[in-house]
Formats: sequence, structure tokens, C-alpha cells
Amino acid sequence: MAVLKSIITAFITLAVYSSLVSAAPEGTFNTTRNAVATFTKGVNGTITFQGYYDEKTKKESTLITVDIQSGLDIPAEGYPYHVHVKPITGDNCTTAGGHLDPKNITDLFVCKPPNLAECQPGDLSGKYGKLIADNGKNKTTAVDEYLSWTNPDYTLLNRSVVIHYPNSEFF
Ligand SMILES: [Cu+2]
Repeated sequence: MAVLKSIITAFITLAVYSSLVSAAPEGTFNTTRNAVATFTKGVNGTITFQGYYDEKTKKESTLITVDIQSGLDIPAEGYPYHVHVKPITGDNCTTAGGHLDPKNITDLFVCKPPNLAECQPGDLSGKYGKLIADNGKNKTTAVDEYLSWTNPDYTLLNRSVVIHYPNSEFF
């Protein structure tokens, strides 16, 4: 069970984008599958999730775009971040619950590439690396095929995203 020493919280809510990133991976975006976590406490920025069909892998996938503008002030080993199961209420990170982990892999499993299918779907930093601070900012993208927009057990919607301090003792 995670001990949430979180500085940052955000809801994921549905949002519709009128334009999509031009440097998108090859595929067809589903414009109804957009979710944005907006961070206003501790750090400022967004993490955007966009659903699309990946022409290379022939799989429904999600483009994850991290755009943190400020607040990542510890340059060391990077900030873990995860999709947690519950929306956050009252700016209190403990309301986020545990990681999105429908297969009950547990936080004890060390998620490492290339075996991403074995990871908790919500363990974004395990799958794609921790958020490394660059003058307080981070811009990262990743393509994910383990989160879902339709399977209720794997869905991103009505969850939360939590960015943790680099040294948080949450395992
Ligand atoms: Cu977390």
C-alpha cells in the first residue's frame, strides 16, 4: 500500500481538443479520447492523454504528453508519477487511493522496460521513466498501450495523476 507523500495532484477530466499535436506518432487520433490532468499545487503544468490507433503496432494506444512548467526543483533522480484509482478531493493526495493496478501486480513489483505488460498500468514512471527536472520543468512524451478508454478496469477517466517527490517512501 502506497504511502502518499505527494506534492501534486490533479483530476483527469474529459476535454475535447480542437487541434492535435503535429509531431504525433503515426496513427489515427480519436478526438473523443482526450483527458488532461492539470497540476496547480506544488508544480504547474499538465499531463495530457490522447487516444489513438497506432498504425505501427495495430493497437489502440494512448499518447501521454507531460508538460510541467515549474515546480520540479529537485534535480536528482527524478519524480515518480502514476495514475491512481480515485479522483482527488479537497487537495488531499491520500484520497487518490492506490495505483491503477487492475491485475493486482502490487507496488512491490519493480516495473522495468521492456516488460511493460507486467507493470501496473498506472505506473507511468516505471514504464517510461521518472520525470527528470530540467530547470523546474519537464517535457516528455510516451506511447502507451496498457491504459484504456473503454475497459472500466483500465480506464483513465475519473482517476487522478499524482507526481511524487523523488525520495517519497511509497513502496
Ligand atoms: Cu503515485
